[in-house]
Amino acid sequence: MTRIVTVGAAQLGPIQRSHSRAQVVARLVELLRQAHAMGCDLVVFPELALTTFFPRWFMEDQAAIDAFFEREMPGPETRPLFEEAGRLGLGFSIGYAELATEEGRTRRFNTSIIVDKGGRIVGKYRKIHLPGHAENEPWRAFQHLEKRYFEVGNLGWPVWRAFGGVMGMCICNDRRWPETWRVMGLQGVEMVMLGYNTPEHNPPAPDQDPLSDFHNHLSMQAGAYQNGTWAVGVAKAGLEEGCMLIGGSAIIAPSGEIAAQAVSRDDELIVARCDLDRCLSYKSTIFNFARHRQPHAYRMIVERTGAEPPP
Ligand code: CDV
Repeated sequence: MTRIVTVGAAQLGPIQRSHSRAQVVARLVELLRQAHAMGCDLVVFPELALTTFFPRWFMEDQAAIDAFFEREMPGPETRPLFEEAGRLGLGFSIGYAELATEEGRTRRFNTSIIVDKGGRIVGKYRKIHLPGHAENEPWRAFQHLEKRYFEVGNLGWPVWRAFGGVMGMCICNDRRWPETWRVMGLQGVEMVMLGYNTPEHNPPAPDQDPLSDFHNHLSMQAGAYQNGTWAVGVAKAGLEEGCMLIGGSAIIAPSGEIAAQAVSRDDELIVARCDLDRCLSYKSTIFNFARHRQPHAYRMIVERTGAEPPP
């Protein structure tokens, strides 16, 4: 059995509020066709890939908010994506806003899924690190209201056997947290798929703006290397509703090196032939967890949330 997974990172350019699901899905399908022509097994799309990044607006009308959510996956507007992927024999991962009925109530999550080559959903992840704020903060150039519109994900970071390897997912802000990667690393993950919508401007800390591309790659390259895994990071990029989003989509090897990187802030497919057995060199030596980890010394990581400097 081959351990090569040819992966396409399908970066998206901006999606404006006026763009319909049908228009967006047509763009996704075009990227699937390109991926098929490039010999891909698997295509990774960004976070919230079906609509504009709506948490940038403060909204109170629940119906207007829910218009950005999917009640079923696939639904009538997303089924063409599943059908085309199935026809082409491609797997994919995609992020979307999920409206679910669970525990007798309506729940909303920032979700991503893995779909196998047969069109079956084999994995689901709900974003855990929700950045931003919950109330309107008009001083900002734009809002980041993920804490208002989504619940914290309740599925942890599972991994799944698919595409001949061990696959995991996280979403955008999760990539900045080493805990995200380690939880999947401890399950032997060999490829982490993640999408992001990262504004170039960070209203609470504009001093960090010139470093936004650097911090993106720094986080993903560190996560990949320190856990001996491939990482596929995919942006929604470009000027979306007046807000500039970074690009820099990248496929990163277990060495931490970038194997392929996008050069635009538009719809752009990048491809890498990923040998999952390259994980082994790292997982069996410098990051042989069973041999070198010292969990007794890490208790504070789960016992304490915020930093508490000494008095
Ligand atoms: N969608 C995101 O999670 N964006 C955050 C921004 C707000 C910092 C990110 O970590 O890229």
